[in-house]
Amino acid sequence: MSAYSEQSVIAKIEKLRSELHRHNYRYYVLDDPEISDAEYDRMIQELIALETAHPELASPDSPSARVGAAPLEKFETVQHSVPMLSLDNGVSDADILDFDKRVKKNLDTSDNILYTAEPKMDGLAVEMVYENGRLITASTRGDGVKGEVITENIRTIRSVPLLLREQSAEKMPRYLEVRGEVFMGRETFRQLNEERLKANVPVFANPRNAAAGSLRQLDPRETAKRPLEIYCYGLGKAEGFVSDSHWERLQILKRLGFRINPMIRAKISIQEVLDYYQELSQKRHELHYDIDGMVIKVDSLSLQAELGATSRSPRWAIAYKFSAIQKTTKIIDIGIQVGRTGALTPVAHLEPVNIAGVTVSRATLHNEDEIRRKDIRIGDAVLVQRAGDVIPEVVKVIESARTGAEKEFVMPKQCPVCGAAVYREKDEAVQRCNNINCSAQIKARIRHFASKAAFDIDGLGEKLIEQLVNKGMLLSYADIFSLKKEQLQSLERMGPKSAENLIRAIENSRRISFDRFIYALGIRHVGENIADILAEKFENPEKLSSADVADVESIDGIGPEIAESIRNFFEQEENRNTLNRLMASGVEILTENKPKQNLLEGKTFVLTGTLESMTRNEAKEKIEAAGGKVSSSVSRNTDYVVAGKDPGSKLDKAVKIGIQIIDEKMLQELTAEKR
Ligand code: JCF
Repeated sequence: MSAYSEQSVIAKIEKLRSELHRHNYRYYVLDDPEISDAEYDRMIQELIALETAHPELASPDSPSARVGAAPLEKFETVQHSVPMLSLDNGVSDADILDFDKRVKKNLDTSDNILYTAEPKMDGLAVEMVYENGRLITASTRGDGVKGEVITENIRTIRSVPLLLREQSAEKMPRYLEVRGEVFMGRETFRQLNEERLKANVPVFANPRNAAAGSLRQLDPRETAKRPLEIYCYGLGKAEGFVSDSHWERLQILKRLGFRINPMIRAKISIQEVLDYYQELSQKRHELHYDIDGMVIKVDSLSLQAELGATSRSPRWAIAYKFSAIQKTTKIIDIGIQVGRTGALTPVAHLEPVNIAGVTVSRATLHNEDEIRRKDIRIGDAVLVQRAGDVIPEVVKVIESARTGAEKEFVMPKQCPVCGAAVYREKDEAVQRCNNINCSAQIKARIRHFASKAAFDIDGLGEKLIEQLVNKGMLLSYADIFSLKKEQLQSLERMGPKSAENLIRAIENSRRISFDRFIYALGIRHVGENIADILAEKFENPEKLSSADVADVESIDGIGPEIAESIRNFFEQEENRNTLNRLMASGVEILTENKPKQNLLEGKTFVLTGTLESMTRNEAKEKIEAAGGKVSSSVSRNTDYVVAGKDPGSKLDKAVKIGIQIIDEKMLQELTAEKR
């Protein structure tokens, strides 16, 4: 480098550094680069060459100085000058509206509050300390009070400014603590795992774990290999910020060189916050990073100060979380469940995992083919999914987590419950127990028979059925209506009172619409819809059981497979006997399919208090659909007063003049469409 004088080298280095700082800013913060990646690389290489030739001119703030610090022995800890609190959580609009109410109550105001809302990054919170514009230390959140010093690792993150952007001297904050969330983009994560797979090292389960693992490297050069990102969301101790608005402070941070999420919405009403949540839920999969919800903050700093914090979290902020539907866990064992049609379903027994508020310890594996297709083995780490009310299932195996100790699962050749041979029909994935008297099948058929959409027998649950079948009191569902109170009392945990209740529940379910009846029989392929169609067509069990395949198949919506299955069911003597016994034991089929259609004809209802299972409008619709009408005030013409939570004076009046008072459940029953 003798071609340059020392002076011109200094000038050249300074020029390159300042240009590179600016390009960094344009690229990472503004997301609006002026030059190509190649151009940027060329400049940084030139800078590194100059700095290598002139080690006396090296600087820790140089854009080239993001990697290169020596590995640490261990992380030092540091106390945050202002605790890094975590956020309170909500999972529903109601939770967020409650939060808004609390805020107003605590501020003793009825004025609308302005909020700032942002995507909640699924990463790790960190704090960076700047003195006179230079990054001095950075630390993890840790337990909120003390964190680990990870300065060198944070320096490797290109979107973290090493130097604050030039301000006039009096505007440059002398001391500044900036907080943000470090994360790894999904694509980066995918590439990282791909490389790890090739290198035969365990892959990370998700971007968050990958970011955490990368940030906690003792060797910053390792961290540098895994491109992390940051979005800054707030301040710790800071001097010279005068604005009272959180949002405006974030704008100042942006001008200083910090990366702020462009999706932050500023100064919006609580209703707009809820709308934005819907929007984010839709958009979240299009983002290049994982988010796990939204963060909502009171925008005014003076109001924030007035609200203060509990020991755990600020009262001026809340996280509105998405409900996670997939989690990773481990398969401890694989068992077999025998269903009412004899189908053997392999079921994964899992290390319990909380998915969207529900503890999941079982997942269906469907059948043997599915296990082979997904190559699921006992001991595997797996991704489990719970969608709505559906049974949890295994999405995929985390193959990289395999140790070699996993065991393949083999489908048994015999029913694990009764020992009968297992068969597999042509073109069917399912294997079945051949014995229709298998106790597992009997129990499953009875459970189905008593279930909500069938006879809906309150209190006849899994445990009880288990006992009744094991003791020989129930050989089939046809025996249910012959059960005696004395018999029931002999069972575990069954006092006279509960025995009586169960007998009453059974008695109450004796009258049933034909479609529910058909569904309850548990004919293969006959679900609620098909049962409905069959009930319309055949009117009664005699006609249905004697119908021929062609008749059934000619019905719109019923294919040959279903028709065949129905014929098959009624051809079996055992089933015909069961059906006869059922009818003989007093089941009464209501021939009118929707008998309650006009049951409330001429009846007048008054609603009071808060209903929990439906809105007032829904209640009104239900009543009107059943022929009744709803009035707003109680009079002698009122037939029923429906009392919800915290009923008002209408209830008092109803009591006084002797009008019948019912609760929500009763209303549901009165207006139920079928029974
Ligand atoms: O994105 C986040 N995970 C995130 C976490 C965003 C924020 O605005 C936060 C936070 C944790 C605490 N704000 C606070 C006060």
